[in-house]
Amino acid sequence: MANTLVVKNIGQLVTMQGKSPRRGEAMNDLAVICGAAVAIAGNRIVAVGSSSDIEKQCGPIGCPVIDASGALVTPGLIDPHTHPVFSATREDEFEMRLQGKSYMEIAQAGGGIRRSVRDLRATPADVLLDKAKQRLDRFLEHGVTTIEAKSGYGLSTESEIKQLEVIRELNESHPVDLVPTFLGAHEFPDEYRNNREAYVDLIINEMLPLVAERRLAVFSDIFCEEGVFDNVQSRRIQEAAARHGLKLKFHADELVSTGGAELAASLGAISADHLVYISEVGIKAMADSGTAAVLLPGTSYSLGSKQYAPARRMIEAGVVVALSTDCNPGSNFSESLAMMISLAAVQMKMTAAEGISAVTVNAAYAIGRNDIGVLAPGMIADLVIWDAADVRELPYHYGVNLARTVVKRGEVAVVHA
Ligand code: IZC
Ligand code: ZN
Repeated sequence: MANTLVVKNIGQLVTMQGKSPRRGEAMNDLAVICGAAVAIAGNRIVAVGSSSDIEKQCGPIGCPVIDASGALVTPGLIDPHTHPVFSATREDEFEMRLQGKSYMEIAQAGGGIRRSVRDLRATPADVLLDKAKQRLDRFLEHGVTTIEAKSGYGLSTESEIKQLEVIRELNESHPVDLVPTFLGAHEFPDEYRNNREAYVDLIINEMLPLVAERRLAVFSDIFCEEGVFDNVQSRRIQEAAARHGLKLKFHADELVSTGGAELAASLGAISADHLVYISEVGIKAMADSGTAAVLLPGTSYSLGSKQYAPARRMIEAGVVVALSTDCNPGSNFSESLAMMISLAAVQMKMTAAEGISAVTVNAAYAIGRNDIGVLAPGMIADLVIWDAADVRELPYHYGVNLARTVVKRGEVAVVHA
């Protein structure tokens, strides 16, 4: 197939070629080529190299060309933890937290996730689809080309399936790719508050078999946290999910330390996420099991917390560290991974390069994908041309959208003048 698009005159091309995922010091190696070009045919990359090499390999360019004018180019960003399908927003809870109420106090009073559940159940699928589509548009405008997307606001068989079907429909109709996760164990719904084991049984006996049979999810996730699913319930649900062929993710050690990281590692989970209160034993267990740590600094920020996950200790211990927005109506409503790279820099002392590794190769690993996150021949042609010349500008020049042009599967999906 002849080339269909060439991006030339790239100042810094972050290829992420080499080790995948990146651990420890390797997270600082972005495999940059200066003075580079990328050739694309259809939805795949066919060549990456210096501008002169690409001309030699590809001959005279007979297809559309984008002149990057010396800008920074990276792989399309990957967000490995989002809750993008929901009905109403919860800005009143954000304000209550600023006035001193905690996330858990609001949840226990009937707000939080259970409120989003009541909203989602009452909202038709086409309305949910329209609302989520706007969030995906915003992700794409900010350079995010693939997201993991969770259910978890249905918490009944019917409504969980409705939410997963919206995710499937979005994946088919929107340029952003969505990797679906079943999160029936996000909370105990109102009707099971006094009969929690029956809800665990419902997940195991009814929801998981149906989700697996209809291939509505790749992953099974759980909110393993004090006051939500305890370690015994979490193990039961996730062992059942694994028997159905789902790969495992955990919300772990977010608000208190419960040993969630150790549990995730012992079950061979692909990732454990949040980890603000991870123990030293948990860090070691995750480094040994290869379970990725998906860190969500925007959530600490939006909860008004001073506690951030110990990213430096995890990187030094050899844990695969990824970053995500956690985009959701409660604890962090943002579609900007660049903002998360900035928060990770300031609050967790991650370098800009570590931040880029965390939203490309390491995020791809955390969602079980090996065809994205790297710019190399054969990979899916997802890339971003930034209004920046150097990777260090991404955390430094924050709170504005620096994504200038976004290419998704070989097509120009976003152009900012
Ligand atoms: O809707 O509050 N922490 N799940 C676990 C969330 C936050 C999402 C929400
Ligand atoms: Zn979450």
